Amino acid sequence: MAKANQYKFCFGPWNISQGGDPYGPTTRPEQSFDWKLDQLKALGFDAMMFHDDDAVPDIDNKSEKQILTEAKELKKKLDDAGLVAEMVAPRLWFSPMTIDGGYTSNDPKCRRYAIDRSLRCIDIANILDTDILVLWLAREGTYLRESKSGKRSVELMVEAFDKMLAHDKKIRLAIEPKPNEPMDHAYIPTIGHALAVAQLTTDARRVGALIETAHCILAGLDPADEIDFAMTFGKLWSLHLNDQNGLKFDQDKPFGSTNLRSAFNQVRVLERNGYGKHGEYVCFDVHPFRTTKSEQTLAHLDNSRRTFLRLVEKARTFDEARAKSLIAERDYQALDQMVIEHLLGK
Ligand code: XLS
Ligand code: MG
Repeated sequence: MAKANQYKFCFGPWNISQGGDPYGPTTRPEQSFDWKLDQLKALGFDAMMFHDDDAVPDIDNKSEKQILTEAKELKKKLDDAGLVAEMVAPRLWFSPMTIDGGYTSNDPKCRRYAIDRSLRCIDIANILDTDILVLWLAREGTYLRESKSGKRSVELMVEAFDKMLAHDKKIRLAIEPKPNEPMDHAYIPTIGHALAVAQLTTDARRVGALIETAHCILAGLDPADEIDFAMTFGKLWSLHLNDQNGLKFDQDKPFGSTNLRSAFNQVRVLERNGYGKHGEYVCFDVHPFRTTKSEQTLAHLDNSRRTFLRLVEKARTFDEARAKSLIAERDYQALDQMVIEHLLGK
């Protein structure tokens, strides 16, 4: 198996989830944050991802001073455990203030809330010593297209991003596109949209992207091509690997669970483009199946990393010279079978 130390791995506390879905209650007991941190370390992962309220629970009811104090306590806990924070992301989809969206809400008070909370989140990122603010723009879209103007919404997002860039000269915004869910349609559905919006900001160099496999599939796109696209611009600053069986609810399956060949192609482009060389992490945004028993509550994380590392090995042992000559001969039939047999093993 390829050596783990060539890639750095992480996940978030929400990736050890309890199995609740819109049709039924949880199926596993809740575990404390400290327990999750211990498990992350025991599994040999390198970093943890944080929503702002993973870092500072109940953040909306705390003063700025209290938020900073608690973020410092968390930093100490991470230091003691020898772990780091990969990113911080404002959770802008729970509050009654974001029912109609955050930055694109039709209510100016709600837009103000979303921006203020994002600035607090940057303060937390500073204390946790990460320069990456992930923006999954969950509710920046509509259930009903007539309820908002698309052009105005893009302008409002740019205004919000500019305030974040001005708040801290080091922070980098990694936009995580997703085409739908919870909204009918989101305003930044793909990497192309994210990078285009970046160009409208006051410091486009600090606005990049995070790609999640499942989100690309939900947009009907190939995750490996999305990765290649972002990396051509030098803008892939984080990555959420998982899997998704076609156009349905966001499944966050273990990496490679649905489409091993697609997973291989994702790993192959990461290898080809040198992902990780500037300190980027491989994160698994995966969830246990609802049927998973408590004893196996970490298996999806360990398995995703195992599959990733096996595919790194497959990418490194792929007969590139033979592939090149088949491409030159335009024998894609043989190339197809070569990939299949390589994945099946001898
Ligand atoms: C949800 C997103 C979320 C982000 C972090 O679909 O993937 O988990 O990665 O806010
Ligand atoms: Mg994600």
